[in-house]
Amino acid sequence: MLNLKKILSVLLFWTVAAVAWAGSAVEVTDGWVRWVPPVSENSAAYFTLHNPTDKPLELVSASSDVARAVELHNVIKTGDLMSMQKQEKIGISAHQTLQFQPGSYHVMLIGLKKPLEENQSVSLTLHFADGTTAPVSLTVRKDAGGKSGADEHQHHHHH
Ligand SMILES: [Cu+2]
Repeated sequence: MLNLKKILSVLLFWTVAAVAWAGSAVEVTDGWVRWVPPVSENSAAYFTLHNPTDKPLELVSASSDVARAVELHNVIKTGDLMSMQKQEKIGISAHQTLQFQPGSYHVMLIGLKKPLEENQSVSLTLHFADGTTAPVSLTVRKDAGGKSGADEHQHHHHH
């Protein structure tokens, strides 16, 4: 019996260790999801990504249970027109910090399964080119910034 227990605990240890190894070294802070009225089908997630390593990282996708599709987007300004463009990947150089924020990079949540509630927490998983992932917990809140980015998402939600 004792042996079995020992074997089980060793197995458990290695399982936990394997999961830890798959985690990305990236640091994610200040994560939030824009609250949108229930009529709105889409929203966006914002956060600060920091790459503390000596190697460049490439964010290749994101996933979440709250939306039917999740895409990496950037906002491109052409003259006076702002439009969102899907990004196949977003590179973060060694020791670089990248802001995902209104009017810039964001993670698009397309086809919300349920209306978002203020202060609700939303889990997001970031997937990197090297196969690692980073789980992120975000809080739903109203957009505090009153600048031009505030309603950028209203214009082109016609994906
Ligand atoms: Cu977008």
